[in-house]
Amino acid sequence: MNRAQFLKIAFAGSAVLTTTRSFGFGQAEGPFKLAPLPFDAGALEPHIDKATMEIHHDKHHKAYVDNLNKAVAMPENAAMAKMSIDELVKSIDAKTPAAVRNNAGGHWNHTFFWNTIGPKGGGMPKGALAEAINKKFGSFDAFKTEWGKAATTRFGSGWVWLIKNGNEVDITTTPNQDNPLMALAEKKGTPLMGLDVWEHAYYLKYQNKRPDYVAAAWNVYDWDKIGKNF
Ligand code: MN3
Repeated sequence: MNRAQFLKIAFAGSAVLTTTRSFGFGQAEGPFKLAPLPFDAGALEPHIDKATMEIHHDKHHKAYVDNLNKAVAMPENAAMAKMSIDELVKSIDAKTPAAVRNNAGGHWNHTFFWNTIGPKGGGMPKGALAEAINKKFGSFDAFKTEWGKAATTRFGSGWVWLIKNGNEVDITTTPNQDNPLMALAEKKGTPLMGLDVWEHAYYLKYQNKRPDYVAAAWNVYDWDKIGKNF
């Protein structure tokens, strides 16, 4: 290790120690913040259980935010600390450090997810979004079938997305915490809705039965919120 590398590591280490000490409740200081869930953790019962929602938001999502703040505290990532989370995610390409790619994606994806599901979920899309879905897939039921296929065949951890390009919608999936806004995405578009198919999103209640979780999620998609994304 040369002196520059040592100083970088020492600097990052001391920054983390200082910020952890100054916040009693353990949210590390940094430009990126964890917002509270926009609904009660138990509000999606019985479709998504309270314990899963608490762990998912308070532990998993928080870890992405904390680790993103640590990553942008590294001097070589300083420019990223000044970006909004949207700008940062859109800038992510194959050269972006993995700690930034994974944690910025994790933060964006979960924030988006919480704001497209809710206790008023279920039912069907309306208006222009419903028309775009029917135009692309033939019917809402046909869309549900395609979505279910994408969600259950995404190997390992990742997300399924409904995206928009112009007025056209499409389904895509991404591995890990990637998303369709990233510069490196194979299929780009503006996300309208997403489903987290990491095991942490469903394992407590559904264990290995991902298709049951994917089916239950139709009760929590909030079509008013998703329609506004269109
Ligand atoms: Mn998750």
